[in-house]
Amino acid sequence: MYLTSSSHRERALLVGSCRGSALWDIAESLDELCQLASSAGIQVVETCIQRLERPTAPFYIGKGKAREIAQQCSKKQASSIIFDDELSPAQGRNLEYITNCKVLDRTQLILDIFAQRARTREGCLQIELAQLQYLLPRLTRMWLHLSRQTGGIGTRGPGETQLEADRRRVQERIAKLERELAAVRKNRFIQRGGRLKKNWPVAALIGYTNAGKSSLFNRLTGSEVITEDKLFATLDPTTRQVLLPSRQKVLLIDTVGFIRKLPYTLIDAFKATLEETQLADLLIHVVDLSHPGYYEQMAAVDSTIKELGVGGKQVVLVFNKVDCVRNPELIQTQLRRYPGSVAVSAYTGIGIDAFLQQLEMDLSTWRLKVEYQIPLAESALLAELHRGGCVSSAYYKDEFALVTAYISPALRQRFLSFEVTHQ
Ligand SMILES: Nc1nc2c(ncn2[C@@H]2O[C@H](COP(=O)(O)OP(=O)(O)OP(=O)(O)O)[C@@H](O)[C@H]2O)c(=O)[nH]1
Ligand SMILES: [Mg+2]
Repeated sequence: MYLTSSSHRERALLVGSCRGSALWDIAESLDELCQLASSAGIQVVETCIQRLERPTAPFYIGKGKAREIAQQCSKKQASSIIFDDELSPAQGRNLEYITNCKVLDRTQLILDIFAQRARTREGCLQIELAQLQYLLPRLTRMWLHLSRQTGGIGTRGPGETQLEADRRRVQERIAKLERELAAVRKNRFIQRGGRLKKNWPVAALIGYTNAGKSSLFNRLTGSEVITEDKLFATLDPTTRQVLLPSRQKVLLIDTVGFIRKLPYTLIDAFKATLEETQLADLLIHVVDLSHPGYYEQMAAVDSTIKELGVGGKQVVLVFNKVDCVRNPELIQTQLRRYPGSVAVSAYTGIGIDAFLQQLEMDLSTWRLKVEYQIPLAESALLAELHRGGCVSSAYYKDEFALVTAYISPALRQRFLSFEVTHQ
């Protein structure tokens, strides 16, 4: 599917390795690597799988296999080789030497996609930071040939090696990026503070990349966020309001997708963007049920959620792309297996109403529908209720306003004495 024949795109050969009882199917992992390469604009000319007892130190794969791959590359005119597993700096260098091609691993490919997609200032800073953090430990051996004593000349300290100077420059850049990021985030925090004062519940769409989060977001909010059959189409979070059938408002956030073997540097760098997820009252986990590896994808999302420290949050499970699921029994089995889950198609709109109802039910523990009787003289209080609560009806009788509103626990405390209790 991904083996297209455009001549000007960078051509690459992909290598996966199979070691003993792999936890998840190597062919599927390689297929995902193909999608990653294609999302990065690379043309995949060949894929190969190497059976390994254990990775061999100098080349990761055997030396014979490395030579074989080099021949394949020259035959297919590939200029890059992409490994599904992380290579040590020395292995990368040795492989480049023997194959005469650029050698990358999955982490570098993901970092490259993110670098291509980053649009906001925060996104660009985060990516550069992640790239440098990936590079820093690699400086140790990568530039060993430069590491000779140079003496105390110029900016370098006495007795400092070239390697130490390079490492120091990278560390300085990292520190500068971290300072800039902190400033950008402070600004965002102030903006977000204003939004959250509104007291609306916040729900974050999370899930594996390409699961259909942005498509669902667009369907629910009437937005036109980019949706693409590419991995990591979304990088920056977007927030919009959604009005539920009961007129309860929710703030919905579309976020960056997760992936198996997500580079640690990226999780770390994107923790702040995903702060939005940390602030959410509820997570909406979108699963592409038409994907053969949906179960492993769900597991990868669950473990990333834990790593991000939001494991304890309430989650609504949404099985998406049901229009493409060939076996209807699978949908029923999943719905029975995960009580409270819903099956939808962001594409056709099937199941969206049921999903909204489920969302409302899950949020009802967070915001309650309450009736109030407020003296008209208390106009400031009435205004506050309109601002902070979601007023579904209001009418006036004698000296009072009779108001029905969906209200957060904090606001409820303030208005406790005005609640109407039905005996
Ligand atoms: N058939 C079908 N395709 C869908 C559905 N929902 C999304 N898609 C397609 O799946 C692809 C990915 O959708 P996105 O909404 O971009 O997915 P995402 O989860 O936001 O992906 P990232 O931002 O890359 O993490 C697009 O080509 C969509 O058109 C669905 O319900 N049915
Ligand atoms: Mg998206």
